[in-house]
Amino acid sequence: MAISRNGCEGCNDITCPSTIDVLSKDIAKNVITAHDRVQMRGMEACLFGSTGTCCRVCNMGPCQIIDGVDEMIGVCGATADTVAARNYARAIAAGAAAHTDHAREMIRGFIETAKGNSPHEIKDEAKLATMAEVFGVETEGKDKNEIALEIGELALADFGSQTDEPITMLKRAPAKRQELWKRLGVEPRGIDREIVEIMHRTHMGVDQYYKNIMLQGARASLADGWGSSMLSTELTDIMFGTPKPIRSTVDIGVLRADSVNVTVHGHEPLLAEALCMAATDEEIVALAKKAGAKGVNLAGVCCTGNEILMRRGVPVAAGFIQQEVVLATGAVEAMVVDVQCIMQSVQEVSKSFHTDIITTNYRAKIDGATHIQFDEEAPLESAKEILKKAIGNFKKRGDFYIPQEKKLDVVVGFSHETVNYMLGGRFRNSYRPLNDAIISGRIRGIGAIVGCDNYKMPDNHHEIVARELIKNDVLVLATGCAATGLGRVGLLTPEAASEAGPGLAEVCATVGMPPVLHCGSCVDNSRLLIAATAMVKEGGLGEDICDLPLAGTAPSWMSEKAVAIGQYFVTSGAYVVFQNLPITGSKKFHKFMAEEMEEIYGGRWDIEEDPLKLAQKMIAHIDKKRAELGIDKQRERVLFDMEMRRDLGTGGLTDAGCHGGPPEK
Ligand code: SF4
Ligand code: MSK
Repeated sequence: MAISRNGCEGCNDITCPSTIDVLSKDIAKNVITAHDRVQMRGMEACLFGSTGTCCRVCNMGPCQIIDGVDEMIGVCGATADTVAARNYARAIAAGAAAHTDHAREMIRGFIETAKGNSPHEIKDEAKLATMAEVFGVETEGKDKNEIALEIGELALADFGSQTDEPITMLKRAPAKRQELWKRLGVEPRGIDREIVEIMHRTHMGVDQYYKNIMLQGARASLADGWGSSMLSTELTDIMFGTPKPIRSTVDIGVLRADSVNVTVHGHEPLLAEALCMAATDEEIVALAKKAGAKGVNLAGVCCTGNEILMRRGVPVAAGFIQQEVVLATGAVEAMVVDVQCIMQSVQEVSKSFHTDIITTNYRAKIDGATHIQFDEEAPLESAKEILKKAIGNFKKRGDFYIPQEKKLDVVVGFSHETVNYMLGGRFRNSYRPLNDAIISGRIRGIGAIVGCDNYKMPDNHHEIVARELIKNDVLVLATGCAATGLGRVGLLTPEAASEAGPGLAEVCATVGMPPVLHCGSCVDNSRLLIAATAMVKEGGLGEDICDLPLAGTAPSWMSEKAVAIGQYFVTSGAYVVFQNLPITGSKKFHKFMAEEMEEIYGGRWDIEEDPLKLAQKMIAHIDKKRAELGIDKQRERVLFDMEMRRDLGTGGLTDAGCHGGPPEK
């Protein structure tokens, strides 16, 4: 079926120049993208599904519930609050499960590396020492591989733990936050157990009180954020290197006309790292040359892209929303995928070209795609087999179009350690300068922009939010496809600081950093938890994450992982605003999430469809926190002595302000 795209009609709401450019070319005329399907379906999303009140957990339904209408409760009597809370908790479970399975694979790879059974090595020994301390591993007289093996085995045990002890990484949170979680009874035990318990409690006829359901939702979200996601980030850093600032490029123009283009799409960096190593292997380079190419050009898509962008500077061709468009260039020999965020449609798009879609994980196959199982015990061999298949396609490439001028420079790689070093300097390695910049008002606060792209919204919402935040001196930390999207509009360069407010611009110019810091993939949102904790521990900005002038958003969220991430930030004390959430069909549950959660956790959810207003709500929250801390009057260049900092430390916050206690049971 051909889609009419004169001047890219049908591209309503697409602002990305490279996407419009590729889709308007003749070569893309048979390509149907998710955007086209939104138009073709010709129907709005189901109201019950969108607002959270469609229940299909038993075979007496499905039941569509209308809050306040007696005849429209569930056949079993379930109310809108129960149904919406159950659905929401199940989304948390699914998102947390995705991060958890990802993390498990990374830890297994870490253990094999420690045993010497992989081509990788233990690279970051400083982080290894930090993790040894967290897990209580004795390091004296042991080599790095012995230490890594002990850490890996203890980390893996946290997934299946059957005791009631909290997971190990929880102790990295601020002390006050840990006390709150203990008091509320939401400390996660085994990571897998919390996900299983959500599925049990949301089964027909079990937990039927929305507040109680969300206690388990909160607990499972913490198992994700402070458990699996954080373990994955930290052990991956130890194995592949903790990211440091590095220059690279993003957007479809990173494809090369003269090379075998292989896009790497998904999430787990084990495969991507092996492909990076194999792409420069003599045998592979020789084969590529024999086929008439200059070599193999690897380019990232989605979060696999972010992983190798951050650590190796490998360019990213596309975020989630461009995965079909990158194939529509006709210049991709193979798209290699593992798990999560891979649209089934890529296989259909590939049929118009010489491109192979290669699935590599037994969990994630696509009807019609080629499957080459990635062998963790022989990663290089697997990677070479995949690349040989791609090279074999190079000669079959027909007409293609690469928008060469469509690639943007970026500076990425802002891990927590980098921020610590970059802002603190070689001799002061600390968050003190960041905290001082916030206290003085040069930096108003921190705004996290995370998550996906979504065809439901115009594709410039991340940009609108980010520009408004930096203009108002809010330093932006970005992850996932949001970060890639902000790179596509030029916000990941130090030069972008010219668009920032005067205070933030001055800090960026002093340090030489962009006003939007790319902090990694979606699993790396755990870096933001660590950064927030470091700010609390540094002093002067309160005693807990909920005291910080900080707000988060995933404007164009798509994946259930974003729900889990949002919830672990709220449970950790943050204000989180999304453009929509499937909770609005239930009055009490909606009120609970958007208002009452703040009394419990000091953090809450909010919904705002308009991206500009969304950014302004984040700024208003930051200002509220500044006022509570007593730093709302800008104090340029005031030097704080210890006494003044101590005064600011409590900031007049009462315990109840941030830690109001558990919901009634
Ligand atoms: Fe309907 Fe209740 Fe079954 Fe849900 S659990 S489908 S509301 S009968
Ligand atoms: S890939 S979860 S679309 S960020 Fe992590 Fe992007 Fe969202 Fe997938």
